[in-house]
This record gives sequence, structure tokens and C-alpha cells, in this order.
Amino acid sequence: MTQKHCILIGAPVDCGKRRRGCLMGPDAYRTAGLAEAITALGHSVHDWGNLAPAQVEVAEARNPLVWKLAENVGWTQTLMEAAQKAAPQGFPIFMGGDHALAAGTVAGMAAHAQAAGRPFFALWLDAHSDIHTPDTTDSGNLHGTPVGYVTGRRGFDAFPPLPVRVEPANICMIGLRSVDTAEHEILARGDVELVDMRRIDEEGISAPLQAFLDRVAAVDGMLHVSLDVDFLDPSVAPAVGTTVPGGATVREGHLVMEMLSDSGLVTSLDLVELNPFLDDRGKTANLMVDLTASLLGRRVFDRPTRSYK
Ligand code: NNH
Ligand code: MN
Ligand code: MN
Ligand code: MN
Repeated sequence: MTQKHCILIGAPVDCGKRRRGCLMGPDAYRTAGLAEAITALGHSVHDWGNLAPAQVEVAEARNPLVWKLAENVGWTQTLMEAAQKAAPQGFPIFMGGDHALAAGTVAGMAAHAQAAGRPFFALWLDAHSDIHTPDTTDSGNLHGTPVGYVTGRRGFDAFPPLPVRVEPANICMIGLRSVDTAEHEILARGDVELVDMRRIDEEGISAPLQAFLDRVAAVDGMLHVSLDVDFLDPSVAPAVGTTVPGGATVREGHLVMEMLSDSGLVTSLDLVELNPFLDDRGKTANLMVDLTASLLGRRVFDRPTRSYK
């Protein structure tokens, strides 16, 4: 595979939910050897260190449950800018931090794709659909809202204006098994491609993923991957606040990453929701690093063909 210049961007976002600990994520990835795993594959790495949220003032949210609005808005602004700065220079890897960070990274990458004149797609690997708005969330936790923001849903007035709306049809969610009622309503009548765990059980994970990748390839799209730790089953990835049983296996995770790698379509990556405080001797951090290595070309054997059909 072609060599990349990987840019590690520490995003210790911990304001997207009440349970604390995701702020330690970037350092856990460093400790688990993310940079070393990348250079071992022949790529170059530059670690930009950890960013801090812009200081902003916001009006009080309509929904009194909403938690740490100003901090979430500040991070969105910071990461939107960071993504647009990093993308022309290499392959950004956003080391989270909770999933609230994706409001900024996805919006920033979408703006970059527009500037580059290419269609933008996002792959959401998650147990959850994260398509709430600050008005519909019943937890008040804004890590459940980044897809709502980037698809231009109403209710994000306090947030930076969206540079470009991401087409719901250009988003594919794989791993779904916890979708709230308000999210279900919007998804059921929308165009987001939904691959829940039952579909994975019945069809395997490669067929729906390949179908999505074919769509991205057909229009030479740029693909952003947002990997939430809870996409994986909690037995193999316990270091996450929102464990949901029945998730992807280690091999399903690697197969996704290997197919993404073969596709050559991925242009940026979020690693989100790792809470090192909840880990078991670094097991989850290590798995996330190994999955990133698969995405960047690590193989046991090269495959003679590139097609998985
Ligand atoms: N849907 C729930 C909420 O809005 C859970 C979101 N939690 C996540 N998302 N971990 O990936 O609170
Ligand atoms: Mn998520
Ligand atoms: Mn999740
Ligand atoms: Mn909820």
C-alpha cells in the first residue's frame, strides 16, 4: 500500500458525557505504541500533541439536561479548524476523547473534501447512531449528537455554523444495537445506510461494507472513519463507559479495517470513546492500536486479489 504521512492529533475531549476518563485516551494510545505501530508499516508520523478547546460563550441550552455545552462548542470549533489544517498535509488520526469530538472532525473533513472538489463520505462504526440534537437527547450527553450536527439537523444554534452539510446518504453506520426512540424516528425516514448487528449476523460484515465502499469508489469520494470503542463487544473492548453486549468481534473489527485499507479510500480516522480508567491492563487501547495498524496495511499475508465479493 502507498505510504502515508500520519498526523496524530490528541483530542482529550471529556465533555460529551458525564462519566470522566476519556481525556486520558490520547496518552493511552501513545503508551500503547500507536506511532511505533504506524512507522513499523513504513509510514511517517507526526504527533501534533494535544489540542485544547476554544474558549467560547454560549447562551443556555433550551434543554436543561444538556451537559457542558460551551466546552462542546469550543472543541467543535478547535477540531474543525485542526482537521482542515491537517488534511492537506497528510492522514489525520484524531485520538479521542469521546465521540463529541466528531462534530468538529467530520465537519472539518467535509469542508476539506469540498475544497478539494471531492464527495465526502463517513463510516460510523458504533453501537449507537449518535444522531440526536441538543433538543432531542434524553441523556443530555452531546457525544450522542455529532451525526445530528454534521447532517445539518436543527437545534445546534450554539455551535459553529456548519461549513457544509454531510449528505445522510453518504453516511454508513455499522454495528448498531442501541438506538433511542427519537433517533429511530429520524433514521427510519432518512437515507443513512444502517447496518445493525442482526444484519451482520445474517449477511456477515463484509458484504454491506463492500457495497458502501463501491459507492464511495464510484465517485472517487473521500472517506472519514469514526471508530467508537463500543462498536466492539465489551468482552474484548471493556474500556468504554457505554458498553452494549453483542458487538463486533476482534476479527470482524480487523476485517473491516483490512477491507478499508485495501480500498485505499480512507482519508481520516477518529479513535473515540476509549476510557483508559476502565481498561483491563491496556487491552482495549492495544486492540484499538492493532485495528489502526490493520487500516494502515498490517497483514499476516498479502491477499492475491483486492476483491472480497
Ligand atoms: N444514545 C445515547 C445517548 O444519547 C447513547 C450515546 N452514547 C454513545 N454513543 N456512546 O456512541 O445518550
Ligand atoms: Mn459514538
Ligand atoms: Mn457508541
Ligand atoms: Mn439517549
